[in-house]
Amino acid sequence: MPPLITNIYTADPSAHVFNGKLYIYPSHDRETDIQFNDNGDQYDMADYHVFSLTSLDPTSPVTDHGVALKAEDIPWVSKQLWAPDAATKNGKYYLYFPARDKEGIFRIGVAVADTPEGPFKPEPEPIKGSYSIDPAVFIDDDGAAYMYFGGLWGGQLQCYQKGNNIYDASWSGPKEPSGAGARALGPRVAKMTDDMLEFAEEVREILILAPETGEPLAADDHDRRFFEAAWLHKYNGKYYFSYSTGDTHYLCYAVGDSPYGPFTYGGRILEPVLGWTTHHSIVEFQGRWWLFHHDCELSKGVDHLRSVKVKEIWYDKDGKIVTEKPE
Ligand code: FUB
Repeated sequence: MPPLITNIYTADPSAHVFNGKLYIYPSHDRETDIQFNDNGDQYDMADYHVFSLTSLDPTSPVTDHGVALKAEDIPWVSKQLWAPDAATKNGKYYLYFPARDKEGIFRIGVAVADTPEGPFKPEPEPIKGSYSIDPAVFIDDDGAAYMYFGGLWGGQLQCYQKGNNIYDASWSGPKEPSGAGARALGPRVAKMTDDMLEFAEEVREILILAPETGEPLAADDHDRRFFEAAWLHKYNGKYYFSYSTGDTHYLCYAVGDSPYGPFTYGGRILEPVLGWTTHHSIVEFQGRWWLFHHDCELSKGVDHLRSVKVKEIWYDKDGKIVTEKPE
């Protein structure tokens, strides 16, 4: 499948349907001389573009709405605008994004616009109590909004093992719990306030359970444990939490009965692609379900120069996500 967006490098696509159109909120990758390392320093992005399409027919044009927000306009940010997401409520549009603050700690910020394509005006401070990376905001049928977030290694999630607001610098870098009996660190979730600008409650850890035991996944289970790229969607009344396994390069999903989980591991939705990272979103558009993701084919394998792609997915009769159309 060729890339959907070819005029600039884009990654981490968060797709949403707003007013009948499909909008994509990706990271905007750029060239850099920073050497590749396991802390992700080479992902040195400085702005966001918003894209839209009226159809996913391959001949349908993709509109680049230009720069929607840039790092230099966000007072608290020092660098690295990583994977964003967007949501709408009360007639406003919200762009959520992770970035390093002036102390080098990842926080999550929010910027507000009157239209889906922006431009977005950033709040002067990050969301109170936010940390780590990769926000994904899901609005449930009752109107309650939840933010899912977190990412290991360069994403700093492992630095918060002592508590939500306690950053332990001794865990910074490409580290995570390991060894016999160690439980995988879970992604985080918090309900949002009605104005969508703050957390309405203390951040909670989400459990992802192994189907064969009903116990949380082990830290050493790198083929299945959460690494980064949280996404939440609902299908047939069930909550589907999907994510990347990072160093094993899979996109996986887990299913639960509540937006807070626990979620039981359900399988893979994408095998490793060209490039180290893998990141996605899942959305229903015009009656079909779509997996947006990225790879490095256009840059011929440069890990930090990625391109957004899309493919169709389906569900089988048991609600399992399948990547081939069922008979
Ligand atoms: O794009 C920078 C980081 O790479 C994202 O935040 C991660 O999910 C990974 O895709």
